[in-house]
Amino acid sequence: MKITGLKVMVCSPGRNFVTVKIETDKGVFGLGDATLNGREKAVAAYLESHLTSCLIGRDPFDTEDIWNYLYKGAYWRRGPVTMTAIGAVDIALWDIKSKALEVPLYQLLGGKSRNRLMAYTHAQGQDLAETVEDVVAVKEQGFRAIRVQSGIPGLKKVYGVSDKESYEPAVKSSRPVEENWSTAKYLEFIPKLFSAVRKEVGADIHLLHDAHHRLSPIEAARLGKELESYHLYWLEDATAAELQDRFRIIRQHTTTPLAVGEVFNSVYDCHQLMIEHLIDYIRMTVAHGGGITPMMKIANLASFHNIKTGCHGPSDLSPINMAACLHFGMAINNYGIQEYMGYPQETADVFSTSYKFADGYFTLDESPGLGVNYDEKKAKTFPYEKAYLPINRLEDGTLWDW
Ligand code: CS2
Ligand code: MG
Repeated sequence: MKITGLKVMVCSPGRNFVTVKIETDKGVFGLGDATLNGREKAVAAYLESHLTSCLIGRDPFDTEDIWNYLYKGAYWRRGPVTMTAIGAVDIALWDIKSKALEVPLYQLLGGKSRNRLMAYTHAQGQDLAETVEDVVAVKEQGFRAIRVQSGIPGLKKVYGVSDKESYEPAVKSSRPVEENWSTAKYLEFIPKLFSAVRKEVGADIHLLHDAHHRLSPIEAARLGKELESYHLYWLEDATAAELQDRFRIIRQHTTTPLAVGEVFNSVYDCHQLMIEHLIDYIRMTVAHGGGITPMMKIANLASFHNIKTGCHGPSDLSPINMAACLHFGMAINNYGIQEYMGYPQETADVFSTSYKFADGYFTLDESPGLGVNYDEKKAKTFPYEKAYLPINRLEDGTLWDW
């Protein structure tokens, strides 16, 4: 079998997505997700200008060699744009391989390690009361695990809270919108929020929270300590993780489980966190992590250090990445949980999937490959519009982590 072409398709059914379609001389094609929120066109250009010509004529089954060719052959290694481009190609090649062999992708990764995959979704509110109400509503939908984000008293607009049906952080505009932040106000409020939520939902529901990179290590340590009695499933992105050893400070002070990694794109971003047992869940997702090929290696490294996966899976990654994460999660032993926010109808109109979701769990059937189809005609009716993730400023105007 030979690769005959690579198409990059940018569309916006509800929000911007970048999809790769790799075609072969046997008529089997594969799909990959190349969506990088706020930088979609950079990945599309990398694929079209630099990768396509390298792939024509290659055997799509040679996933290991092709991955190393694209990673080491670039000379300029790592980074979200490069690794998302490589990730999309890798996912598409694994889709081709499993379709050609007429098995679901997870069968090539180790088969079934479980019969269903637990998911978590987002609950949010403008204030404590609204957030507690939304957590209860999400629990009644059958979710066993719920991420809790709330407006912060005294702050106008903060991460994770929207007055719309589902939370989409990117705004279609010519430059980023600005949000504001006060760590003091946040740290004062969050323990009160979780005290109220835990009291309302009881001990059986897994509660998660995303600090979204904003705290210093010692502030994160304080928050983790103050949340211990509410037994969180995880505290995510407690501090910005460019310097992995910062997590030593958090780890020394609290037993609250730590999750990090949605902005990581290679094993080198998390290697120290893993070998020093500084985290409990790795949040890397298949598309941004370079694809199935490296993610299987990263999951194996994590498994030696009692670390489970918790793939990033917001609605700003497409159902193709979701499917890739589910096949990956089905096969590995150290699966933890899958983020799932659901998709608007327009997205479901373009991306049809064979994975099913009910009562808080995903299931996969025996459909060959990833089990995702992409309606190219429908996609063209949703043209791309530039969008940016917000930026964040402190109350005195200082630029801060968003
Ligand atoms: C968040 C995301 O889902 C999460 O854990 O961190 O909402 C993240 O902010 C967006 O995916 C960025 O595009
Ligand atoms: Mg997050």
